[in-house]
Amino acid sequence: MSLKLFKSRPDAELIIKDAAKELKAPARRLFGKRILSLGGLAMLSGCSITDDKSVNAMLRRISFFNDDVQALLFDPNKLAPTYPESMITRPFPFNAFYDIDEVPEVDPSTYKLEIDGLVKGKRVWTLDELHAMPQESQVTRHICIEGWSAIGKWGGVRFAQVLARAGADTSAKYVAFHCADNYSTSIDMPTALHAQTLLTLTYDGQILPPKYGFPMKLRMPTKLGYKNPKHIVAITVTNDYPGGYWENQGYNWFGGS
Ligand SMILES: Nc1nc2c(c(=O)[nH]1)N[C@H]1C(S)=C(S)[C@@H](COP(=O)(O)O)O[C@H]1N2
Ligand SMILES: [Mo]
Repeated sequence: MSLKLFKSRPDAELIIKDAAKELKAPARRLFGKRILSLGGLAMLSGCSITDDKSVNAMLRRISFFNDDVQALLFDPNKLAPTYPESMITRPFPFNAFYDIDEVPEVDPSTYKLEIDGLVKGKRVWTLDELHAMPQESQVTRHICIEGWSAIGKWGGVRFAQVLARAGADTSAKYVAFHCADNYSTSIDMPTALHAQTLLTLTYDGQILPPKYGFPMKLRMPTKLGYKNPKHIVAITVTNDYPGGYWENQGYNWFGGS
């Protein structure tokens, strides 16, 4: 099968290279190198690879498959590495889908956080309320898919506690985030409940500055940078796949680091 396919597609090597890029390390570990042939990929994805449309469909299928494998391999009790404060990267890099002079200015006096969807009491939250909850801090590494990483110190409330207080249905699949700059992302519930997932209000001991996401950034050392939303204004607990700004443009949805 694979030989026939190979002959019928002179671009086979390129397709396999693309698929290998799509197929993240855990999936490769799980299945070994065997599947990295056209026949193997066709079998794995259940797609035929006869034209460009079907190749794209296959690559998309593999990306969803990666999400499933990463979710399967995610250990909710395994902690990401933490670092001494002496290792904090200074200055910590800024990144967004726009330049630093376009960072949104959120007014703390009128700011309200909405938590809705599959929660018992749909309502808005004030910043004071979140500051009054038990605070924790962590020094962890933020890894951006664009090829840089940096160690920073964030402080805030365990997101699991926020969800508990909101009466969230923690058997729901997704938690979605909408941001003041119209950015959006969404995460799986096991990651939302992870002990190191913090709804952060401070950076390096100071109120989170605008560039790092005032008034709050969801910080997850178990996920890549683009999964960590800044300037959150609304949180939705849902079973409907929410996608996200970069995810809708082809970034892997699970986005584990
Ligand atoms: N609201 C919002 N959140 C966002 C982004 C964004 O553009 N808008 N960019 C993401 C990406 S790709 C990265 S790497 C980090 C950068 O966070 P930092 O500016 O604190 O380093 O924010 C993430 N969260
Ligand atoms: Mo990023």
